[in-house]
Amino acid sequence: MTVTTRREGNVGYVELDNPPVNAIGLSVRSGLLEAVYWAEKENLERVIVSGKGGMFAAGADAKEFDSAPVEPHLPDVLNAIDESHIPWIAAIEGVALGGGAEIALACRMRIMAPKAKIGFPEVTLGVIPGAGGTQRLPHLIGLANSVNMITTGKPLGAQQALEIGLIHEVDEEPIESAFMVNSEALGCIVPARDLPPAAHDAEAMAAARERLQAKSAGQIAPLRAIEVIEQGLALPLEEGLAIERQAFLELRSSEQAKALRHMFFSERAAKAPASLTAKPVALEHVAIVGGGTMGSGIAYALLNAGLKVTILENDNDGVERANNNVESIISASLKRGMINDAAATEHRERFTATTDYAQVSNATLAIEAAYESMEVKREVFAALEKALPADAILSSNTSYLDLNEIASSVTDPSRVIGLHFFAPAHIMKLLEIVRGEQTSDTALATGYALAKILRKIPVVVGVCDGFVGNRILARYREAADTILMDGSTPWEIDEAMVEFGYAMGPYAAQDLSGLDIAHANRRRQDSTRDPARRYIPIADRMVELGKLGRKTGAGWYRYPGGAGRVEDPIVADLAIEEAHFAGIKRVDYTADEIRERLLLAMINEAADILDEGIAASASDIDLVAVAGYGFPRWRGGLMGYADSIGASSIVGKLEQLAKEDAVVWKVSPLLQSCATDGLLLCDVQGGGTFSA
Ligand code: 3H9
Repeated sequence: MTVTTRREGNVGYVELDNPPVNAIGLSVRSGLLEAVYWAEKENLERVIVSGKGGMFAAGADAKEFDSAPVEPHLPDVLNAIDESHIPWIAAIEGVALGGGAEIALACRMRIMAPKAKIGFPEVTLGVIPGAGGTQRLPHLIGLANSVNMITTGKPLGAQQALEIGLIHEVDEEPIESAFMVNSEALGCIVPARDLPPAAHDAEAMAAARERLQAKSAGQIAPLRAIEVIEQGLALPLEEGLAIERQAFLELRSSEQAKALRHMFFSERAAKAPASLTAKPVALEHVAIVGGGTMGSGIAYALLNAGLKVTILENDNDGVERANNNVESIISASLKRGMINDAAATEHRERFTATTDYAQVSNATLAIEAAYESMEVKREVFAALEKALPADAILSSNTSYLDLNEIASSVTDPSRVIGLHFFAPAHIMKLLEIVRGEQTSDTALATGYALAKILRKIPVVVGVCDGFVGNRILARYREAADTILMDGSTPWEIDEAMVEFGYAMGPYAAQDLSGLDIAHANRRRQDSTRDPARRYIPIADRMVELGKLGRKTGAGWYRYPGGAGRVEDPIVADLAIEEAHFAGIKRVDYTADEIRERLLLAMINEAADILDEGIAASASDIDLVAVAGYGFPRWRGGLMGYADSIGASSIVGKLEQLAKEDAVVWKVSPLLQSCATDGLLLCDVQGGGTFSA
């Protein structure tokens, strides 16, 4: 039974009991409807609905969204609650989200615990509220507030919900409080449906649409939500609900909703597997080697999670730089209201920067974030081995280097693991956990435990140049540079990718990270690069000219006075010049052709990564692409997107391109076999490191 009922005097108590989040699936819907009939039959004075386990309800069960809807439908169940002559009270602990919040809207009264949250995150799943949210909410909190809640999907805390009139009361014990509500007062509460409709506000709606255009370009659900809310203002509730239902059902089976569900469940699946039974080391004190941008960002993330952090540096200048870097993140977070004064003081107290390795003698984890040189890393690991306890885990934040070689610099390589953070490390959600040949289960469990503490998305990857993310990035940039050489400008390429859904294109992004990093990497790869592979020299010329990106005021774009970026005709000329030297007749690529080439290059490489077992699954690659590299979430990640095109179509396109360059566009064997066997990439299990 996922819904239980009991009678206490004249009061009915209905409890949702569908762990872990009381998702509203078929049995909950049926149970609720029966509860309505039961309460009426028992002629109760009121009904209190709540959720077991300190959780009201996380919304409709999204696992049901892939099949046809089954009766009783949630809107009908909620209409029954709304129209019942017995008033229902929602006593909300934990979260009331989506359909959960809609249950609360159908109740006469809503009482929330101070720490509870209420919201409508449906747009994050590519749908809109489909059980009255778009129709009942505006009656309660007005048009602008409703549009804001529904189009952003951001939940509100109890106090905020009270202030805007969404709920009636905040109480530490909402269930007890619901029992105590004065019957007369309860009878005086006007149900949402009977309140006057919200007034239309054309200006606010135009502003909301503009905001969405800037923030959620390409996404259908938020705009559709505004449309449905607006339509409902002029209609009786039943008609508004019918329009809402139709829009919800259409969106539920859309490609975007499918893609977002894929991402939602992939994110939830990213956690330590049950088969990993080893215990992580206890995490209290962590040593970080290097206090540059990456090291200090990692340090702040760890401080924020309550850990003690010591940054190790080479000399006093390094110590000063580390102190300044960490302090500037603490102050910026304080200024933005992300932490309060007390937290800032605590962070400072738990942080030290030093040259003295003896100060980390009780650290159980070390994260090396030093210069990307094998020689440096080997020296650092040898020093860490001497300084930390023998069972401490030693990790490297290397983006490209061979973790197995790094591990060979210590006596026990099973202690070594890669923890690849993404800049800014205190903000970016992704953590690539690199499993070396000898990495122990304890080290792996520690990587997962750290990700959990930091609330990051862990993705375990195998050892190769660039692991999953940077290996795909290298192909993305290679495809972009080839197009740049052969016909386009950086801004045309960037615009094509922004139109696809990236927040910025590859050149604007590289200006942010700095052109020198990729340059150093290319030099490292010089000796192993396939001589048959075409090499595009434009980025090297940029570095020779000192155009390293934003930090030098110019990169692929110019940044006059540190302000916004402007196109730089010198860069376009440079590409034309290099093409001329190479005897290339430049062509005009359309935005579609640009997008196709960049995306195919990434998909092809990702398929190899999966085939080689560098990633365990296609959805892990999707997490990396979305959480680490800005691939649009609503496209379902790189592999989810590839599956929406289909392997045989992808192979056909790659074969066409291979006529231009057989080395670069060599079709991945995995794509070939998916095309032949009609398989989805998302159904393929990674081989290599991850094969059973
Ligand atoms: C909707 O409501 C439509 C209606 O308007 C109209 C209907 C007609 N469905 O996140 P966690 C699972 S659309 C199915 O790790 P946390 C999740 O997969 C819905 N399963 O925990 C995981 O399973 P597993 C609108 C769900 O404590 C487990 O629960 N609602 C759902 O970090 C634990 O989840 C939303 O978009 C679901 N709706 O966070 C809310 N939700 O253990 C989505 C969770 O097998 N949910 N699961 O991996 C959330 O935001 C978070 O899960 C929540 C808990 C904050 C509730």
